[in-house]
Amino acid sequence: MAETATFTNATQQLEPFKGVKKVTIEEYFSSGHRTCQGCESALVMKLMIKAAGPRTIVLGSTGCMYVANTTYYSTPWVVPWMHTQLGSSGSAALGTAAGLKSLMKKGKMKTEPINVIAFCGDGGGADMGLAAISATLTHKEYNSLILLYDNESYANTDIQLSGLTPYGAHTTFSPPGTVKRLIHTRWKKNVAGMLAGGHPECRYVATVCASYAVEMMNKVRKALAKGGPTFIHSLDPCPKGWDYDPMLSHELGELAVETGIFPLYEVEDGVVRYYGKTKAIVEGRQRKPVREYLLKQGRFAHFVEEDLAYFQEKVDEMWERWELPGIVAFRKDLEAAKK
Ligand SMILES: Cc1ncc(C[n+]2csc(CCOP(=O)(O)OP(=O)(O)O)c2C)c(N)n1
Ligand code: SF4
Ligand SMILES: [Mg+2]
Repeated sequence: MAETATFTNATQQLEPFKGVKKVTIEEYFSSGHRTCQGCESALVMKLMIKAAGPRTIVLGSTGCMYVANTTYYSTPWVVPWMHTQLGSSGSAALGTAAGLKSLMKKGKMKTEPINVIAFCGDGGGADMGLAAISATLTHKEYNSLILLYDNESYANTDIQLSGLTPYGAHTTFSPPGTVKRLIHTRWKKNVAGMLAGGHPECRYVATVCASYAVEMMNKVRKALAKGGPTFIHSLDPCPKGWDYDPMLSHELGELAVETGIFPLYEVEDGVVRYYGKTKAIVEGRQRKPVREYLLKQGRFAHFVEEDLAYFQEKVDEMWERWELPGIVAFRKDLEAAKK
């Protein structure tokens, strides 16, 4: 349980919301932002800070959630917030947490629990800032949450492809051509699995999608109450970059989970727990075909049957052959080990 007096191991006591009716009504990310209509990342910011509450400092690396949220003289943030450089969410989280701890220890600040959340995009977090996030996750003495909002491109600078852009997607760096249909042929990084697997002292890593809002907020609360550095990966449909009608954001988030493309899980103190429809899939429920998700988005409009089949095959492999379905890609080869 949280040791709020000494801060050795927790930030705030944040009990889970027991259902949507129990969610608090106060907003700390309100009007004043200029994100696109249907922007799921803006919803993630709103839910994230609603879950964390007012005694929170938010740090944001460059990207849509910085630029569109902090136009001169207008900001939706009601809590203290600071911009940080594109690859610096890890450093900003660690530095702020260490600074607070030091000021409280020296008696220069009242000793009280304060949440530190640093968010980053997929470009800033999974590509440019991965090393700093990794370093932060090894510093178990400092409490922070790093939330990666994944709209699957460098969206703010006009949809360039990142290490989290899905296979084959049309971005400004990978336009389909007549000679070569698919320009981007790399499979997406498994960022949450990688960070959970590689940081044995990080006590909490989770994946979320705002289509499942209460679950998402409760994972934020759990991460903040856990103590030490924690990490959450959120998949965020982006109408502009994914090229679909903004009213489909919620449905696309659900489809990403129902097709098995984006599994919802947490790794808490080394124990894996699957959530919601992902849990049902692990227990035998059929996954929806990936084409139901892909063909609703203009960024895959150039796909032919062969591309859809390849995508499906890769997702099937994740569920049928990975050591931990959807999380850890290793396979045991016991026969080879005996040789
Ligand atoms: C070091 C550095 N390189 C490039 C940029 C230009 N830049 C600003 S936002 C951005 C895109 C960031 O992508 P992501 O982190 O995925 O966030 P998103 O825009 O998608 O929300 C880029 C490349 C920058 N600000 N700093
Ligand atoms: S480009 Fe995408 S992430 Fe950026 S504000 Fe628009 S919908 Fe949101
Ligand atoms: Mg992005």
